[in-house]
Amino acid sequence: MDLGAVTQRSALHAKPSGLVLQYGTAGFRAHAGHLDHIMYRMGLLAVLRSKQTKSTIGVMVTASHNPEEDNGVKLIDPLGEMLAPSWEEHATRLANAEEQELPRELVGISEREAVDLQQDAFVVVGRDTRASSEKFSQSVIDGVTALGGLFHDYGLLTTPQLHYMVYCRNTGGQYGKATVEGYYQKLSKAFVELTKQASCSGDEHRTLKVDCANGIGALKLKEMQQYFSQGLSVQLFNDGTKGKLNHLCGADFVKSHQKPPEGMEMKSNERCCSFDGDADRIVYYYRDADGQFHLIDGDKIATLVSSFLKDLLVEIGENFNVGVVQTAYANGSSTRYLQEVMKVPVYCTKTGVKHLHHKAQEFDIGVYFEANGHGTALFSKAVEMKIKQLAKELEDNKGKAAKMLANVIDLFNQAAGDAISDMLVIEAILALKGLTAQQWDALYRDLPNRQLKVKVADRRVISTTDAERQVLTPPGLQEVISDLVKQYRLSRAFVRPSGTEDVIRVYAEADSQANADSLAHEVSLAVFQLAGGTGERPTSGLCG
Ligand code: G16
Repeated sequence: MDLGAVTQRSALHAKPSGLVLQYGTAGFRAHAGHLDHIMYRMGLLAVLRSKQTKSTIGVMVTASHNPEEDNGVKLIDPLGEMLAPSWEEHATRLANAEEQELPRELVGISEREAVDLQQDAFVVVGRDTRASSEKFSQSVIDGVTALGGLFHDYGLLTTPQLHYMVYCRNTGGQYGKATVEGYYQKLSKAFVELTKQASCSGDEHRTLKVDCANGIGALKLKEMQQYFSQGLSVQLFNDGTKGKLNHLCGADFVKSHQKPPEGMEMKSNERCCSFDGDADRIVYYYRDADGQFHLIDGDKIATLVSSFLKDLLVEIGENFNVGVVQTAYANGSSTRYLQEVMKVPVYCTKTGVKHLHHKAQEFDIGVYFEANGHGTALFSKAVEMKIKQLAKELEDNKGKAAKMLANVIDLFNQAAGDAISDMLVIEAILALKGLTAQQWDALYRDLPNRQLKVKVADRRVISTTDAERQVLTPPGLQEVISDLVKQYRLSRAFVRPSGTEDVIRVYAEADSQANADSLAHEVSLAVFQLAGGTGERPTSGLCG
């Protein structure tokens, strides 16, 4: 390890003294002005991780749903998964080491992780469309080369596309071809094959309006649409040509404000969806004949997907173990529907797809979605092989079902939640089942809910347990929340520190929207009082 070169190059990416940042829910996220040294150091860390795992590692420069002035970075592990938790700790330590401590920190990580420094390292880099992202990806590359690593810069990519590239490269191309073209072809082929089998799909089923959050999803969907246009036509809004990234649009805005994005024309009963800024989340929605807005979030996506998979499994007579993974944000009605009507086991993990992904891997088929629309379905290798073999052997309806399953396996991005892949899966299922968005929405009725954000001096004062459903500290807060919850029917509330923004998140649900709003507001006030709120006291009616 040429520590001289590392230190010399680091001076060009100097850490602002005293600045402390943490590897959060999805990597580092902060105002772009604070991140150059983090980028360089994540390039360094990616080299060590690559040497240790003897695999290609990914580095994605994005702040996903955050506002345009923020940015962020995360590392992608060999099978396209989020970075292992022990390495998140290394990332935080490396990010916070003052300049003179950097060499010692690097040596420490190499020793603790028994990194063979003679091993080659290869890192792939991708970035979103933020103004700061191009320069930052160059800083990552500076870090990679300072430690002697080789790299490939994919340039502009959606986050899930980079996860896909890493997975392809580390499976010797078995999962797919590690190019953007390879991604388009693999997914589109599976989609077109699937939708060919849809018998009754009128025009209204085959046109979809997509709000791209003024982000990278627009560029990639524009490139990709020619590959799947046989099965679906998409109309893009908020494509980045006019508006600001994630501003009054995108999946996060639509989900948390429970209203349509700006910049999209919606006629009644038209099926619409929104991506977030790096296209790893998707939510659907429509307006009914009375003009009322209806949101179809990640919970309903999980329900649609798991019911589709279960029906096909029954058809082919296979009794694979199917599980659904959610977080505390899952609407109570969705959990009840999955458990009581669909008889599917449901598990709850902490927020962050890394937690859901790992839980989902425990099943033959694991479907995981956060309510915010981030998720996918995972199929064990054994199940995939069995289904693909049955697709060749079985005939008639059984054969048809096995072929559908085989195509669904190829259509899901099994490395990460992916808005484009999920969109195609959903569109295929709706077409195959002949369902409208309204019929899908009618599977169950969501309990009214509200999400808010509260600013506090230090969000680390709130710690949680029980998959974030209970507060441990500060003392007394959980008791207040529990007392408030008792005052409403069908109610539930919890609070947790965000891992991507400097806020505390508050979630409440109850029997009516007014009650959910009121409960969320009262819980916000309790957080403000007991957890060191700053700025203005929360006022009712504020959306998070
Ligand atoms: C990221 C994570 C998601 C998480 C979201 C919000 O999404 O990948 O799993 O739900 O942040 O996290 P938090 O509530 O901790 O801020 P994205 O789309 O921003 O990458």
